[in-house]
Amino acid sequence: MKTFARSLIIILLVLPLAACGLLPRPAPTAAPQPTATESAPPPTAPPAEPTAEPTAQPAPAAPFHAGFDYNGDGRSDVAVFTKEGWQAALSTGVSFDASGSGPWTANLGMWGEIPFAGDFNGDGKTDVAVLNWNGELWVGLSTGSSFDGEGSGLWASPAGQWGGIPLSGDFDGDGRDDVLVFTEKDGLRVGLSTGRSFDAPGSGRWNTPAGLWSEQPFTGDFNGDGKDDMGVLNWQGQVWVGLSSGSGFDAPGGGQWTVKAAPWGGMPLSGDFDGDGKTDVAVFTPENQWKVNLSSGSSFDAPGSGDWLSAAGLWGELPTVGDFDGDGRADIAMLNGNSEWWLGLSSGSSFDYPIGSGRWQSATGKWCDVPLNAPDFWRFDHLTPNMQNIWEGRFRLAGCGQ
Ligand SMILES: [Ca+2]
Ligand SMILES: [Ca+2]
Ligand SMILES: [Ca+2]
Ligand SMILES: [Ca+2]
Repeated sequence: MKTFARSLIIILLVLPLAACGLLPRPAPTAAPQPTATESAPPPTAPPAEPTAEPTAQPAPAAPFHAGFDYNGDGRSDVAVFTKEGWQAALSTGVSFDASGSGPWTANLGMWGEIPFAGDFNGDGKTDVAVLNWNGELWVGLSTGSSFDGEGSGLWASPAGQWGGIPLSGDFDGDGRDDVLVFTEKDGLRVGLSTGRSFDAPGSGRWNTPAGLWSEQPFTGDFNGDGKDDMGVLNWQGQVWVGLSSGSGFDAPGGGQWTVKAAPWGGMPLSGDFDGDGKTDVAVFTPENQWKVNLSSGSSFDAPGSGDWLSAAGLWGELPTVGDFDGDGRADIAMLNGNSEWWLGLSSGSSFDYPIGSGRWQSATGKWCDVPLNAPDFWRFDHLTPNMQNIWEGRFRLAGCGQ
C-alpha cells in the first residue's frame, strides 16, 4: 500500500508535466562543453586531516544496499566530487533537489584522489571515501547532511595501493561495505570494514578465477547470497565472475558466466535492474544501446535480458546506477555535458518507465565533477592521465584537465 500510495502521489505530481510535454526524451546533445582547464594534480602529501577518535559503532542493521543513499531515506541519491569538495543531490523520487541537497562538509578528499562510495559503517547512510597517492583510504561518514560523522578519517587497511581501482561492496556480508582495490601487480586486495577501519580479520589478498588487469571490473551480489561478488568484462566480450565465500572470490560457481550481450568497448554497470535480489550487469555501448544481462544466479542471460529501451543516455555522458525512485529496481542516471541529469528508470524490462524518466532538476552536478561510483575505468583514466592503459584516449573529458 505504501508503494502504491507513493506511486499515486508521483503520478499526480508528474502527469501534468508529462501532458505538457515537459518530460521529453533528451535530444542528442552537443559534445560536452569544455570549461576551464587545469593541470594534473601533483603527487604530493595528503591533506592534513584530523585523526579519527576510535568510537564504538552500532551493530550493523542495514540491509544489503540497493544503491547509494546518502541520507538514508530509501531512495538512491547521487553525489559528486568536485574541485571545491563534495556535493549531494538528494532524490525526491522525481528530482535531485530534495531538502539537504548541495555542498556537504567533509574532512577528506583532494582533487586528483580517487573517490568512491559505500555504507562503510552499515548505518543505512552511504558514506564517501578516497584512495590517495600514498595508498591511504580516507572515509567520510554520512550524518545525513554531511560527510564528517564521528569515525571519519584515515582508515587503516591492507587494501590501499595507488594506481589500483577502488570498488566497494559488502564482501563478507556483515552489513558494512568493504573496499576492494583491483591492482595491476598485486591482484585483488580487500579491506573488510570494522566500522572504523578496513582491516577486519580476513582482509588481504583474495583469490579469484576472474580479473586480469585492463579488464573492466565491477561488483555486486550476482548470486544473491548476501555477499558481494566481483566480475570483469574482458576484451572478448566475456564476463568472468568471482563469487565471494566471505574470505575469497573463489567460491564454487564462479568463472565465466554466459551473457546475453556484453560487447567490449561498452561500459559495464552493475545493479539489480529487475529487483529480484541478484545483481545484474548492463553494458552501455557507443551506439547508445543498453545491453542488459540479468542474473539467474549462475549466468547473465536470465529471461528479460536483452536490449532495454531508455529515456536517457548518450555515449560520452557519465552514468551512475541507483534505485532513484525507491521501487526496488535499479535505474540509471546520466550527467551530460550541459550539466544536466537524465534518468532512465527501470520498469523491470526497460529504462523508460513513464513516471519519472527524463530530465531531473538537480541542485548539483556540473560537467567535470566526478559522479561517485561511475564506472571505474572512466575515473581511472580521468584522474591518472599519465598512466598508460588501454582506455587512455577513449574517455577524456574535454576541458576537464588531462
Ligand atoms: Ca554509513
Ligand atoms: Ca562487510
Ligand atoms: Ca554473492
Ligand atoms: Ca536482478
